Amino acid sequence: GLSDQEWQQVLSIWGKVESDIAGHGHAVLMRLFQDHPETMDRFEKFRNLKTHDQMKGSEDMKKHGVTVLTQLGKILKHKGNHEAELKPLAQTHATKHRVPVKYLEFICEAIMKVMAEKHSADFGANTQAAMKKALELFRHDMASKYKEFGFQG
Ligand code: HNN
Repeated sequence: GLSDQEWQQVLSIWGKVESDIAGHGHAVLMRLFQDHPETMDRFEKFRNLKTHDQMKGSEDMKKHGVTVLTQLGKILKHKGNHEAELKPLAQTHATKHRVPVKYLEFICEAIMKVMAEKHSADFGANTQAAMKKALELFRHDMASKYKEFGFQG
Protein backbone atom coordinates (compact mmCIF):
# COMPACT_ATOMS: atom_id res chain seq x y z
CA GLY A 1 0.00 0.00 0.00
CA LEU A 2 0.87 3.67 0.00
CA SER A 3 1.87 5.73 3.04
CA ASP A 4 -0.24 8.70 4.17
CA GLN A 5 2.36 10.97 2.66
CA GLU A 6 2.21 9.18 -0.67
CA TRP A 7 -1.58 9.46 -0.78
CA GLN A 8 -1.23 13.13 0.03
CA GLN A 9 1.11 13.58 -2.92
CA VAL A 10 -1.25 11.68 -5.20
CA LEU A 11 -4.32 13.66 -4.18
CA SER A 12 -2.52 16.95 -4.30
CA ILE A 13 -1.36 16.45 -7.91
CA TRP A 14 -4.80 15.08 -8.74
CA GLY A 15 -6.18 18.46 -7.72
CA LYS A 16 -4.28 19.91 -10.69
CA VAL A 17 -5.82 17.32 -12.99
CA GLU A 18 -9.25 18.35 -11.73
CA SER A 19 -8.60 21.98 -12.56
CA ASP A 20 -9.08 20.95 -16.20
CA ILE A 21 -10.44 17.44 -16.18
CA ALA A 22 -11.76 17.65 -19.76
CA GLY A 23 -8.39 18.79 -21.13
CA HIS A 24 -6.53 16.08 -19.24
CA GLY A 25 -9.04 13.39 -20.13
CA HIS A 26 -8.95 14.24 -23.81
CA ALA A 27 -5.14 14.29 -23.80
CA VAL A 28 -5.01 10.91 -22.04
CA LEU A 29 -7.34 9.26 -24.56
CA MET A 30 -5.46 10.84 -27.51
CA ARG A 31 -2.24 9.48 -26.10
CA LEU A 32 -3.73 6.04 -25.50
CA PHE A 33 -5.22 5.77 -29.00
CA GLN A 34 -2.06 7.04 -30.67
CA ASP A 35 0.33 4.81 -28.74
CA HIS A 36 -2.00 1.78 -28.82
CA PRO A 37 -4.54 2.06 -31.66
CA GLU A 38 -5.92 -1.40 -30.88
CA THR A 39 -7.47 0.03 -27.69
CA MET A 40 -9.88 2.07 -29.83
CA ASP A 41 -11.61 -1.13 -30.93
CA ARG A 42 -13.25 -1.31 -27.51
CA PHE A 43 -15.31 1.77 -28.35
CA GLU A 44 -18.10 1.60 -30.87
CA LYS A 45 -18.39 5.38 -30.79
CA PHE A 46 -14.73 6.15 -31.58
CA ARG A 47 -14.15 3.75 -34.45
CA ASN A 48 -14.96 6.45 -37.00
CA LEU A 49 -12.12 8.66 -35.76
CA LYS A 50 -9.13 8.11 -38.04
CA THR A 51 -6.91 11.16 -37.90
CA HIS A 52 -5.25 13.17 -35.19
CA ASP A 53 -7.42 16.17 -36.09
CA GLN A 54 -10.62 14.16 -35.92
CA MET A 55 -9.65 12.96 -32.45
CA LYS A 56 -8.70 16.42 -31.38
CA GLY A 57 -12.04 17.82 -32.47
CA SER A 58 -14.15 15.01 -31.03
CA GLU A 59 -16.60 16.18 -28.36
CA ASP A 60 -17.41 12.53 -27.69
CA MET A 61 -13.83 11.79 -26.83
CA LYS A 62 -13.65 14.82 -24.59
CA LYS A 63 -16.80 13.69 -22.82
CA HIS A 64 -15.52 10.18 -22.34
CA GLY A 65 -12.21 11.51 -21.02
CA VAL A 66 -14.16 13.31 -18.29
CA THR A 67 -15.99 10.07 -17.46
CA VAL A 68 -12.78 8.07 -17.16
CA LEU A 69 -10.83 10.58 -15.08
CA THR A 70 -13.79 11.40 -12.84
CA GLN A 71 -14.17 7.72 -12.08
CA LEU A 72 -10.46 7.30 -11.47
CA GLY A 73 -10.44 10.35 -9.18
CA LYS A 74 -13.23 8.83 -7.07
CA ILE A 75 -11.20 5.67 -6.75
CA LEU A 76 -7.99 7.49 -5.78
CA LYS A 77 -9.82 9.48 -3.10
CA HIS A 78 -10.63 6.23 -1.33
CA LYS A 79 -6.88 5.81 -0.78
CA GLY A 80 -6.89 2.10 -1.44
CA ASN A 81 -10.20 1.31 0.31
CA HIS A 82 -11.85 1.29 -3.08
CA GLU A 83 -13.59 -2.06 -3.19
CA ALA A 84 -17.08 -0.56 -3.48
CA GLU A 85 -16.03 1.77 -6.32
CA LEU A 86 -13.96 -0.82 -8.13
CA LYS A 87 -16.36 -3.73 -8.16
CA PRO A 88 -19.04 -2.40 -10.56
CA LEU A 89 -16.36 -0.91 -12.79
CA ALA A 90 -14.45 -4.20 -12.92
CA GLN A 91 -17.70 -6.00 -13.66
CA THR A 92 -18.59 -3.92 -16.75
CA HIS A 93 -15.01 -3.78 -18.00
CA ALA A 94 -14.55 -7.54 -17.57
CA THR A 95 -17.87 -8.87 -18.77
CA LYS A 96 -19.20 -6.21 -21.14
CA HIS A 97 -16.31 -4.18 -22.58
CA ARG A 98 -13.73 -6.95 -22.08
CA VAL A 99 -10.86 -4.57 -21.46
CA PRO A 100 -7.64 -6.56 -20.95
CA VAL A 101 -5.40 -5.78 -17.99
CA LYS A 102 -2.78 -4.78 -20.54
CA TYR A 103 -5.03 -1.89 -21.67
CA LEU A 104 -5.29 -0.72 -18.07
CA GLU A 105 -1.52 -0.63 -18.01
CA PHE A 106 -1.51 1.39 -21.26
CA ILE A 107 -3.90 4.00 -19.93
CA CYS A 108 -1.95 4.31 -16.70
CA GLU A 109 1.16 5.01 -18.78
CA ALA A 110 -0.75 7.59 -20.79
CA ILE A 111 -1.94 9.27 -17.58
CA MET A 112 1.64 9.42 -16.25
CA LYS A 113 2.86 10.94 -19.52
CA VAL A 114 0.13 13.57 -19.69
CA MET A 115 0.68 14.57 -16.06
CA ALA A 116 4.43 14.85 -16.66
CA GLU A 117 3.82 17.05 -19.71
CA LYS A 118 1.24 19.32 -18.14
CA HIS A 119 2.70 19.56 -14.64
CA SER A 120 6.44 19.07 -14.98
CA ALA A 121 7.14 21.55 -12.16
CA ASP A 122 4.86 19.78 -9.67
CA PHE A 123 5.43 16.21 -10.79
CA GLY A 124 8.85 15.51 -9.32
CA ALA A 125 10.39 12.10 -8.74
CA ASN A 126 8.63 11.48 -5.39
CA THR A 127 5.22 12.49 -6.63
CA GLN A 128 5.70 10.46 -9.80
CA ALA A 129 6.67 7.42 -7.75
CA ALA A 130 3.61 7.86 -5.50
CA MET A 131 1.28 8.26 -8.49
CA LYS A 132 2.77 5.20 -10.14
CA LYS A 133 2.15 3.18 -6.97
CA ALA A 134 -1.45 4.36 -6.76
CA LEU A 135 -2.10 3.39 -10.39
CA GLU A 136 -0.42 0.03 -9.88
CA LEU A 137 -2.68 -0.64 -6.90
CA PHE A 138 -5.70 0.27 -9.02
CA ARG A 139 -4.59 -2.10 -11.80
CA HIS A 140 -3.73 -4.89 -9.40
CA ASP A 141 -7.11 -4.72 -7.67
CA MET A 142 -8.95 -4.47 -11.01
CA ALA A 143 -7.11 -7.58 -12.18
CA SER A 144 -8.12 -9.57 -9.10
CA LYS A 145 -11.74 -8.44 -9.46
CA TYR A 146 -11.61 -9.44 -13.13
CA LYS A 147 -10.73 -12.98 -12.02
CA GLU A 148 -13.72 -13.04 -9.66
CA PHE A 149 -15.86 -12.28 -12.70
CA GLY A 150 -14.20 -15.08 -14.64
CA PHE A 151 -12.20 -12.80 -16.97
CA GLN A 152 -8.51 -13.61 -17.09
CA GLY A 153 -7.83 -10.21 -18.61
O1 HNN B 1 -19.16 0.94 -16.81
C1 HNN B 1 -19.69 1.41 -17.85
O2 HNN B 1 -19.92 0.73 -18.86
C2 HNN B 1 -20.07 2.87 -17.85
C3 HNN B 1 -19.31 3.69 -18.88
C4 HNN B 1 -17.84 3.72 -18.58
C5 HNN B 1 -17.29 4.29 -17.43
C6 HNN B 1 -17.99 5.01 -16.29
C7 HNN B 1 -16.78 3.17 -19.36
C8 HNN B 1 -16.57 2.49 -20.58
C9 HNN B 1 -17.34 2.15 -21.74
C10 HNN B 1 -18.79 2.44 -22.00
C11 HNN B 1 -18.87 3.76 -22.67
C12 HNN B 1 -20.26 4.25 -22.87
O3 HNN B 1 -21.19 3.45 -22.78
O4 HNN B 1 -20.39 5.46 -23.08
C13 HNN B 1 -16.49 1.49 -22.65
C14 HNN B 1 -16.80 0.93 -24.00
N1 HNN B 1 -15.31 2.08 -20.84
C15 HNN B 1 -15.20 1.46 -22.05
C16 HNN B 1 -14.10 0.87 -22.67
C17 HNN B 1 -12.82 0.81 -22.43
C18 HNN B 1 -11.96 1.23 -21.42
MN1 HNN B 1 -13.99 2.55 -19.41
N2 HNN B 1 -12.62 3.13 -18.04
N3 HNN B 1 -15.64 3.38 -18.65
C19 HNN B 1 -15.88 4.06 -17.48
C20 HNN B 1 -15.04 4.50 -16.52
C21 HNN B 1 -13.77 4.42 -16.26
C22 HNN B 1 -12.67 3.83 -16.87
N4 HNN B 1 -12.28 1.85 -20.23
C23 HNN B 1 -11.15 2.09 -19.51
C24 HNN B 1 -10.05 1.60 -20.28
C25 HNN B 1 -8.58 1.63 -19.93
C26 HNN B 1 -10.55 1.06 -21.46
C27 HNN B 1 -9.74 0.42 -22.58
C28 HNN B 1 -9.20 1.33 -23.55
C29 HNN B 1 -11.34 2.76 -18.29
C30 HNN B 1 -10.56 3.21 -17.19
C31 HNN B 1 -9.08 2.98 -16.96
C32 HNN B 1 -11.37 3.90 -16.32
C33 HNN B 1 -10.92 4.63 -15.07
C34 HNN B 1 -11.16 3.93 -13.82
